[in-house]
Amino acid sequence: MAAPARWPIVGERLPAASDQPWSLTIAGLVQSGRCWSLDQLQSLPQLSATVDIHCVTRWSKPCMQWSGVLLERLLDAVGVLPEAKFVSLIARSARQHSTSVPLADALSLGAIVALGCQGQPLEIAHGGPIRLVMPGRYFYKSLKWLQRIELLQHDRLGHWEATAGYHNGADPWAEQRYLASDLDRRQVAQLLVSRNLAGRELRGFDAAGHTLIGLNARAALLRDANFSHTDLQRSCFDGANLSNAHLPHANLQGASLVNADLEGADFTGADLRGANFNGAFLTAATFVSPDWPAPAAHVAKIDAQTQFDSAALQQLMPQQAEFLSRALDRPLT
Ligand SMILES: Nc1nc2c(c(=O)[nH]1)N[C@H]1C(S)=C(S)[C@@H](COP(=O)(O)O)O[C@H]1N2
Ligand SMILES: [Mo]
Repeated sequence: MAAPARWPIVGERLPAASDQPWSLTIAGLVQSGRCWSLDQLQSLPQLSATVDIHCVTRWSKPCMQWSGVLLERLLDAVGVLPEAKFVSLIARSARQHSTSVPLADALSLGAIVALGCQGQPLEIAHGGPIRLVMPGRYFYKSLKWLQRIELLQHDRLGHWEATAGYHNGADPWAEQRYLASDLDRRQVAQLLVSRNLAGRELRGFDAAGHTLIGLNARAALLRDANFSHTDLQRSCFDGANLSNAHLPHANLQGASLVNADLEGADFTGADLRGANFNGAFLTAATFVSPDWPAPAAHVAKIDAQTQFDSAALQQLMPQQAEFLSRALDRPLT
């Protein structure tokens, strides 16, 4: 798996500045709920653990060094009731972002209430000062700006799990990434004939190998969709979400992907001549196969009319950035 150039910042914006001190409350099915101030958390015995992080959109950062308090220690302090089966994690953020994990997993995988990373206090951009780190699960289970933990008998789906089809299991070794949307074959066929996907929620949509010249997919939600070998000349994906979409060997000549979310999208071997990627979000997107620059590598076709803005290029992983800067014949700074 690929490592990004830097540690990308993914998801919602940072919480607004506030005078409220940071704290962590544990409530729900416990003998006695409790709130710890940041200072109190810092004065508990700190563990340090090496955890590989895996984002659902295929980037990984191996061997991150985390420090903090084992969640199990805090749960022992509040006395979890036997009916409790799930841990709901809630952030101090504008949308009160949330996720959840089975209690048994949180204990067996060693969930950490992290306060530090790589020997430093955890920075706010990455969920500091208090973040949950869930080893062995996709990174969307590692909640940033952790403020509240509720012990529940029945699971409560988190934000991404409920709204974006992220798999609630999130086990990277089982590739539990997204659930497909529940269209039947006839609905898929009708959409393919209409060539109009604008604004539709079509997670995991499978259009591999089809001819869809001039497709209108403006603002469509196409996470994990399959456009492998699809003819998409002059299509419009402006503002669409193509995170983790598969577009190897797609023909995107003259297509517009302005302001599209392309996190983790695969354009290996695609024809991107004359395509417009201005304003696109490109963290972990790929344009060449990992064997590049070997002669047999699959590479995207780029020409002088292909447009990328420099800010977007900085989000790429080093090998991908190197390829694009050469193909576009300009430096990446
Ligand atoms: N509060 C909060 N936590 C969150 C998210 C979010 O949007 N809000 N996004 C999740 C996702 S999808 C990922 S990949 C990681 C990203 O963490 P990073 O920005 O430190 O790389 O945070 C996870 N935790
Ligand atoms: Mo993610």
